[in-house]
Amino acid sequence: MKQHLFRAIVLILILATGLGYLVYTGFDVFVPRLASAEGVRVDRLLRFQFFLIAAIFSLVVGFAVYAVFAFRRRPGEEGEGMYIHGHSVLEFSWTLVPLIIVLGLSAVTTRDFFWIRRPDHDLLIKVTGQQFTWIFEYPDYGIKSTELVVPTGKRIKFEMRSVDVIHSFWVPEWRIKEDTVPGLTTYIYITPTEEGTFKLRCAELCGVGHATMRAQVRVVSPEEFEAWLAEQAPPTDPVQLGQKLVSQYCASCHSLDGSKKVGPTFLGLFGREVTFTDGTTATVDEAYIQESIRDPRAKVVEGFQPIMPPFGEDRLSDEEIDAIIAFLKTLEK
Ligand code: HEC
Ligand SMILES: [Cu+2]
Repeated sequence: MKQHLFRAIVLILILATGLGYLVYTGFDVFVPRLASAEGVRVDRLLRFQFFLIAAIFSLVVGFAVYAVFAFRRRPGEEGEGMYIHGHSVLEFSWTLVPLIIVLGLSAVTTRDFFWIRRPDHDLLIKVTGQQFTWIFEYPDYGIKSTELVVPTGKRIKFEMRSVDVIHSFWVPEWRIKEDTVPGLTTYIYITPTEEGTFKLRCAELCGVGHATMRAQVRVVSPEEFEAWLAEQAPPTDPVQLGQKLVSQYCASCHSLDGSKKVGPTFLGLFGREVTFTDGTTATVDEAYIQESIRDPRAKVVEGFQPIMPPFGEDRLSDEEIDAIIAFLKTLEK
C-alpha cells in the first residue's frame, strides 16, 4: 500500500511540475501582452488560478491514471475488486480544502476588483457605442474623435453609453472589458503603461457590421498627447467640419465612393431622386437631409433596412447638420 501511494505521489509531482512549467512559459504566449496598471492585478489572479488548476488537475488525474494501471485486472483474476466505504479524514479534507481555496480566491478577487474600480482619475473620456463605430469625447477639451488617443501614466475614467444596442468596450492588452448598455452609463478605469498602437474591439455581437466595429487606440507620451489635443480643435470651415462629422458618425454605414454599405452611398446624394418603401418619391434637398438625420424612420429608402439611429440635438447641433449638408453637396457624381 505504502509503495502504491509513494509511486502515485511521484507521478503526481512529475505531472504537476510539467504542467506548472507549461503555465509558467505559456502564459505570455497565449495571453496578449499587458499594457495597463490595472491589468497587473488581473494577470496575477489569472496566473495564480492557472497554477492552482494545474495542481488540482495533476492530483486527480495522477491518482486516476495510476489506479488504472496498477489495479487493472490481471490474467486469472476473478470477481470484483474491494469495496471501501467511509473515510472521515479524506471526506472532511476534500470538502474543506476546496472550500477554503474558493473562499480565499473570492476574497482576493473582491479586493482587486475594488482596487481596480476605485474612484479617482486624471482624465475623463466619454465613449459612445453606436452601430458600428466608437466615438470618443474629451469633455475637458471640447474634442470628439473616432481614434482613441491616450497618454501613458494617467488614470483614465471611460464613461460609456450606447445609442442603440449593447456593445462592449474591449482592448485585450488593458485586460478590462465593459459593456455599453442603452439607457445606462457604465464605466471603467485604465492607466495605460505601454506606448503603442492597439485595437479596440466591440466584444458584443451587435448587428451586421459588428465585425468592423473596431477603433484604433494610440497610447502616447503625455507630451505627445498635449500636442495631439492642440491639433484637434474643430475646423471652422463648414465643409471641413462636415467631412469630419460624416467620417465620425456616418461613414460606418454610408460610403462616399458610390459603393453600397448598410445605407445608401453619399456620392451624388444631393439632387438624387429617391424612392421610399411606401412607393412615394422625392428629390434630395436640405430639408430632406435634415429630416433623414433627425428622424430617419420618417421616410425609409427602398431596398434598405430602417436601422439608422436618430441623431437628436444632444448628438448633432443644427449648425453641425448644416455643416454636414454643406459637405454632402460637394459629393457630386
Ligand atoms: C447604423 C447605420 C447608419 C448610420 C450610422 C447612419 N445612417 Fe443614414 N441611413 C442608414 C440606412 C440603412 C438608410 C436607408 C434607410 C432609411 O432611409 O432609413 C439611411 C438613409 C440616410 C439618408 C437618406 C439617403 C437617401 O438616399 O435618400 C440620409 C440623408 C442619411 N441616411 C444621412 C445620414 C447621416 C448624415 C449620418 C451621420 C450623421 C447617417 N446617415 C448615419 C443607415 C445609417
Ligand atoms: Cu458593437
